[in-house]
Amino acid sequence: MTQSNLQTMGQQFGRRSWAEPWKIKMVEPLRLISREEREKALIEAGYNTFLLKSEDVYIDLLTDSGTGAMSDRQWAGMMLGDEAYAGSRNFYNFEAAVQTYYGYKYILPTHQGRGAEHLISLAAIKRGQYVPGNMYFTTTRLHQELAGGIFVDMIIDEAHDPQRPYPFKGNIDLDKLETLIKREGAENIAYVSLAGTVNMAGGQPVSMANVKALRELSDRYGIKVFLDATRMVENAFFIQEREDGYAGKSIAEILKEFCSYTDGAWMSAKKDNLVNIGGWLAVNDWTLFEELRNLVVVFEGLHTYGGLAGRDMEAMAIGIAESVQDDHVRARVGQVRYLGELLTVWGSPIVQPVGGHAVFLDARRFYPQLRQDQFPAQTLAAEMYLDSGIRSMERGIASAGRDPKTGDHYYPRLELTRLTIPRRVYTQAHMDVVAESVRAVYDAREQTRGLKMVYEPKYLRFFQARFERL
Ligand code: P61
Repeated sequence: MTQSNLQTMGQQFGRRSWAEPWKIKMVEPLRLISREEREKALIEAGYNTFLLKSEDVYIDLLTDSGTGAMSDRQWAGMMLGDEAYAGSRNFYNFEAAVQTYYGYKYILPTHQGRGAEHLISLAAIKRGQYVPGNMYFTTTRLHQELAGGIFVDMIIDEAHDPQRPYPFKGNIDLDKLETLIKREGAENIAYVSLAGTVNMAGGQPVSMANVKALRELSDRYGIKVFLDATRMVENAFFIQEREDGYAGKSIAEILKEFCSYTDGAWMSAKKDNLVNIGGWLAVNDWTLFEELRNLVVVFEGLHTYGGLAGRDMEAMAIGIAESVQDDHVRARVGQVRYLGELLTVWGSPIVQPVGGHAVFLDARRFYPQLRQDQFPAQTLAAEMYLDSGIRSMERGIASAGRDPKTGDHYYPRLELTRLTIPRRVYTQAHMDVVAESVRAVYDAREQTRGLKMVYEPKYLRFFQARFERL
């Protein structure tokens, strides 16, 4: 490319450029340690990116959970914390925000998403009941299993194929679901566990048509539908972009309509809601709420703080309102897509279409020489760190864990390494650095050896497992 045909990103895509709807007020320095230091840090961390010290990481794409930048308004809200044990004014602001934007009636705060998953699983699952869902999520499935439920994956087949460019790969396969209901009986289904933008599938959305049809099917059998609303705002963006009849509707309108087809939701507010800590649980049924409100005091805290400080609830109330602004969501998903588009054009294997919160590298296609039990995605995360100090996360066989019945590994079809983009934190130049690192690691793929697991905790093993090079 000569200087005269140098183009901005917008020009390359034949459109006028747009930019983030904010400017930066405070900065946090980054540090890149040397290759030798990274080798040492990785060995000390047992080749597990969860065990690296944050100080040893350059660009941190481990997760978008609690890693976003709060706005000046949210920080101002932190100063308005009413730290009363009971009835904090911040609780009422937070409660009103969830009611206004998500539309549910009864709301409880929890310390984060899994606190809410714990409570809903205890209250709504009877031992031996099935919990159909659109692909598993690690903590969600574990809480369902600990409560005696049996998770069954009901996502459409397209979701398991990283190369299928289907617009709503998060959809539930309603025929599969009805077959399960008929086979097991509606009384043996605890509820349908529906997630907006399915994390493990690559951040893939559910269509409005699918949730509407799910509502009809569930009503016919008297089954409840609970929503994992963690990244539902991002799901609303994809509906606006891809589904007939929604282009003219706002994210806020789409979000509320989608939630209206469900009976309640749990939330990790550390994602969409733009806070560093927090979660919530919301239902429309008073009797169920009473039980949950009782359980929350056992495991989280009083029902007007749920394990959070008053200031955290204030930041969450403000974050909820900010999170549904159309220009915010466009910039957020747009940044993820920018990274995805670079990698697509360069031929690096990633999950298509690019999802809402992360670009997922397809580790099987990076390392066809590795068997799945040689942990290709864990290996790829380690290689990314060695190459550039960029931290990513394994989402393959290590994350999937073991079948509680047989004790054998689950072998998920997707063996992915997630480059997760925190909200409002990194710039386009950071994305360029990340993309170049993926390319360098891909170029060196043939020389790469796999890993073996040498330490394996019982629950959610991927967080603390240790590996060695083969
Ligand atoms: C993440 F490696 N996600 O994506 P909590 N539902 C959904 C989530 O994405 C989610 C929770 C519920 C994280 C953090 C994390 O295997 C892992 O607030 C769709 O984290 O308790 C969390 O919400 C739970 C990372 C969780 C993991 C589990 O990075």
